[in-house]
Amino acid sequence: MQNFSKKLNRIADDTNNYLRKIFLKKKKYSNLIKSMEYSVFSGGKRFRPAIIVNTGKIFNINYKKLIIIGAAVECIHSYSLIHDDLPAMDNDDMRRGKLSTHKKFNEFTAILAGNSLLTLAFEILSSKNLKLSSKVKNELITSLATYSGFLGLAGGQYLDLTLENRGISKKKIIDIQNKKTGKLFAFCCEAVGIIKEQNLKKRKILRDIGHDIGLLFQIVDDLIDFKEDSQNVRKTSKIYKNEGKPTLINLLGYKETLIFANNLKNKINKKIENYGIKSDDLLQSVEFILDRKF
Ligand code: GRG
Repeated sequence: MQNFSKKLNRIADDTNNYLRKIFLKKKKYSNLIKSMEYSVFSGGKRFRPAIIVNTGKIFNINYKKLIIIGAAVECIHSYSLIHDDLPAMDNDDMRRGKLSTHKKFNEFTAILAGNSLLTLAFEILSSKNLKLSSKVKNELITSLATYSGFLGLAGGQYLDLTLENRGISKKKIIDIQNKKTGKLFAFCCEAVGIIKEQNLKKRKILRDIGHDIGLLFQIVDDLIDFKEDSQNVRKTSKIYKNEGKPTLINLLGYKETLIFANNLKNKINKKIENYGIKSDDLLQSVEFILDRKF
């Protein structure tokens, strides 16, 4: 795992360096960049770019191309976190141990920084630095746009906020989490199939793996939150942060959710193993999700 952590760090550094170059070039044009930079460089793990790189490895795809696509995905991810923290949504003052963007700046700046990061993602994918055919770029853009919008991230967030505090089924919870978190991971794996110009059937296999990785990531995130919250509740008698939220833990309890996560991991691994020896780093990424503490 130590060796694998080094690999993850390298991917994170390369993603950060690519994004830094973009921000450096654009800095002189707008002060809004400061709030975008604040959010993008506040210590994210860059786990989505790692999934792109490790899926790309199976098919021998050029590393730089994968890093550029990962940088675009991180812009979408940062946008979603900025907006999620706003008072109209989750109303969080802190993110990654620092003030959330609207607390550091103000609400209108945070909204506009989020919007600009969303559009920057598509600037990155359409840029001439990404050496892919127009057809492939077009498909990458269509796919990322679809998965970010009402059928994906935004749609999942809408359901999450709308259905808070209502008794909902396991199927519905999984649907919300697939949209809110799974779709961006689905893109990370499917992007590789798009670059390889695979047929729809093969692309779907990668997309489904990504979806399940995203679902696992979200469930583990909820498990981590639950553990942290339980400690805080014991110390401060505050209410649970995720009380009333549509999560599997709230429906099934901690132990059952852990079993569900382990079964899901085994299902994902079986699918990935079909790709042979080159899928080793992707398999380790899945292990990393369950082992992670933050
Ligand atoms: C479209 C506004 C909008 C929101 C979409 C993504 C999202 C829905 C909300 C963000 C809050 C949240 C808990 C999302 C679930 C995905 C998730 C586990 C985010 C945290 O991702 P990490 O751990 O974050 O990769 P870092 O800080 O490492 O980048």
